[in-house]
Amino acid sequence: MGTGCSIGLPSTGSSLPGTVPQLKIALVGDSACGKTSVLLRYVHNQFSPLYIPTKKVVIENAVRKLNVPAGRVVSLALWDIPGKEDMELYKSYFRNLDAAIVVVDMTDESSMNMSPVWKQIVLMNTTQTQTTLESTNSHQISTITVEESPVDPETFPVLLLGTKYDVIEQKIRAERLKFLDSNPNIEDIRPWIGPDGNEIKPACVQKLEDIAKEHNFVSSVHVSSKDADNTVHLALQSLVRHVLEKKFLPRKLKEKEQKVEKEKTVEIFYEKLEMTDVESFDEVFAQGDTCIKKLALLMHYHKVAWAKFRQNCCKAEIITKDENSLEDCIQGLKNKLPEGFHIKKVEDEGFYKLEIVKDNMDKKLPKSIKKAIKCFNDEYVVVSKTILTECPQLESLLKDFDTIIGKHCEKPLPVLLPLNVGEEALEVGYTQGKVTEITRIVEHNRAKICHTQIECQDAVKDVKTARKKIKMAFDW
Ligand SMILES: Nc1nc2c(ncn2[C@@H]2O[C@H](COP(=O)(O)OP(=O)(O)OP(=O)(O)O)[C@@H](O)[C@H]2O)c(=O)[nH]1
Ligand SMILES: [Mg+2]
Repeated sequence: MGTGCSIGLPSTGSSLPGTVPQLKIALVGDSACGKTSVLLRYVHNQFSPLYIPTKKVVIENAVRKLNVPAGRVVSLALWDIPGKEDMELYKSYFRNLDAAIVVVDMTDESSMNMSPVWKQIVLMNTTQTQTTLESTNSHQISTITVEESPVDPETFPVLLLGTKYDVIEQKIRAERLKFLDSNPNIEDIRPWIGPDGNEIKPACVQKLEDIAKEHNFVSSVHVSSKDADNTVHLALQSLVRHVLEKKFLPRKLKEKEQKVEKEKTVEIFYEKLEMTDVESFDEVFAQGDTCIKKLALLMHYHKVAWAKFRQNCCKAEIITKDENSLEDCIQGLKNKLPEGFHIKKVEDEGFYKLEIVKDNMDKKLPKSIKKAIKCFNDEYVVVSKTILTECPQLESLLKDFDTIIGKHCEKPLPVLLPLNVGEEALEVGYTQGKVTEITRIVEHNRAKICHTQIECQDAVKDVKTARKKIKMAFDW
């Protein structure tokens, strides 16, 4: 192995003077939330009201000029990740990503609730590769090492983009007209004007801003891909500008910012529903599959968040390597706090987050303890709360799907009978073998759908038990 020169090469982008910077940005979010429409508006300035689910990842390339810094040209590779994509593929899609956009449907609360989970998915799967060439002398390369490192979750730019705002605006307009119609004599009272004389923000905009703040998104914006009102364009241009500023900071500073930890691979188990080729069944199975995938994602990130919190507790010597329980962590945290610090649990949408109280403002909490608490609040609490809100909805959707499938099963499938010579087939149908195969798939999928309903209940139960454990650890 050579010990001569070694050259670190970043694998994406270019910071050389005079070259066009290249950025890779991915759009993620639930199915039908509006990712493809955002790209269609940004790249082609078009909109289609038709919903055609994206089946495979689509890469749109665009070269854009920025106003600030004036006239700077940037080449963008925008990755449209299908909402129904296989989770195993995320790692390969997110390699050398410069930024991500979590797209949410502003008319769908569940889509907004999932945004912190999508952010976690991006952070957990994004890696940067660094290629190092080693040579024995200046002419011969002896080894090429490609090192993959995770991105810093604190600084990696993820934008929260709420779309379909035109629908919200339309609804607001209708509500206001209705109010004015039914209150013709009230001239000065407008419930949508606050005491300061300004318009009160619609609840969904406030929610979007709150999520962005709480979960450290780089920013939040609401746009409409339907209206050609420039909102999509402005949102993406601002993100690009932010990324450029960050990416081309002096290299030394960047290196200091980025902690290189070895990539850890995590296995996700998710058994897809099989399709039957019978449209009426497959439509329902596709929707059921989305629910099953959502639950698998939530369970996976719940597990990862717990493992990460436990690891941080070990690093901060809050627990020993043999201690495994949530109570151990909370108890350990209480005992480990230096004098003058107290910890309290604060009710947070059905779960508890942890808050540190200081007696003396001059005192500082050790970094490792701070990190463990931050990890608990930003990851474990977030995914636990999402489970509490999302799982009952998933369970009820799956129950409805099972009822619909049950109804379809009541209608027997048309069977193709063997024809006599010279006879023409009168009816389109399935061979007996195919009917048996469809029946098997339907039964298997129904069992999986029922099982997932129980898993949804279990997930909620586990989170509630964790909540009790936290309470107990504080009561002791
Ligand atoms: N009114 C309105 N409808 C929108 C907007 N954006 C998207 N839609 C509609 O929402 C539906 C879904 O949009 P897509 O962009 O295909 O959703 P997607 O996130 O790419 O979905 P997948 O590819 O399945 O992951 C389509 O019918 C769009 O026309 C918007 O800003 N306003
Ligand atoms: Mg799409």
